[in-house]
Amino acid sequence: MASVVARVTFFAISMVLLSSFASATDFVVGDDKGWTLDYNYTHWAQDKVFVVGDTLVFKYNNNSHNVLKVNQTSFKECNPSDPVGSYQTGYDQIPLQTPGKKWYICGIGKHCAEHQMKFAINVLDHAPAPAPTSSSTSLLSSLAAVAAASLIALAAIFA
Ligand SMILES: *[C@@H]1O[C@H](CO)[C@@H](O)[C@H](O)[C@H]1NC(C)=O
Ligand SMILES: *[C@@H]1O[C@H](CO)[C@@H](O)[C@H](O)[C@H]1NC(C)=O
Ligand SMILES: *[C@@H]1O[C@H](CO)[C@@H](O)[C@H](O)[C@H]1NC(C)=O
Ligand SMILES: [Cu+2]
Repeated sequence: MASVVARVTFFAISMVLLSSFASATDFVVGDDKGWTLDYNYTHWAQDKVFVVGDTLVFKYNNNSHNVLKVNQTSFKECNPSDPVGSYQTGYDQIPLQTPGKKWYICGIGKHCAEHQMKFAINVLDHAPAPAPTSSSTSLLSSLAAVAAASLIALAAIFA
């Protein structure tokens, strides 16, 4: 009995510790709108935190649009020639593998220059550390909750 409880406790503590690490995020570009004309992607991106390991997902009709990864100069000029990366499946999942600035545009017609199909992001190496006191406090309180639950389980079993 006791060893079962110990195992349950160990499992619960492991889950709490694991969940305290942020997991990778899939960002659907433009959310419900997807990758399309006249949506402000600069606005969409500006409050988001991108971290290495996250993925950008572009959803669009591939008859109308594509996705080009370009450098800063080509981004400013909306220049689709010779991009760093090119995607056209209509459901492109682009993993963010390195930190730093990344620039994306649509290479069709004037979608970049006149229809806002462009945005830049900065990819961080690691998720920003939450305020140390609050995170360690919440971890401690989670562990305390696990310990309390285990004691209750023990009490129930031996009652
Ligand atoms: C798009 O959003 C950005 C950031 O909020 C803003 O600075 C910019 O003026 C907007 N562009 C348009 C065309 O509304
Ligand atoms: C940006 O990309 C364009 C097109 O490939 C290239 O001509 C240009 O030299 C690049 N600029 C920089 C600063 O890398
Ligand atoms: C464009 O989308 C269609 C429908 O989803 C798909 O069958 C086709 O393979 C795509 N084209 C390319 C070049 O990926
Ligand atoms: Cu387009």
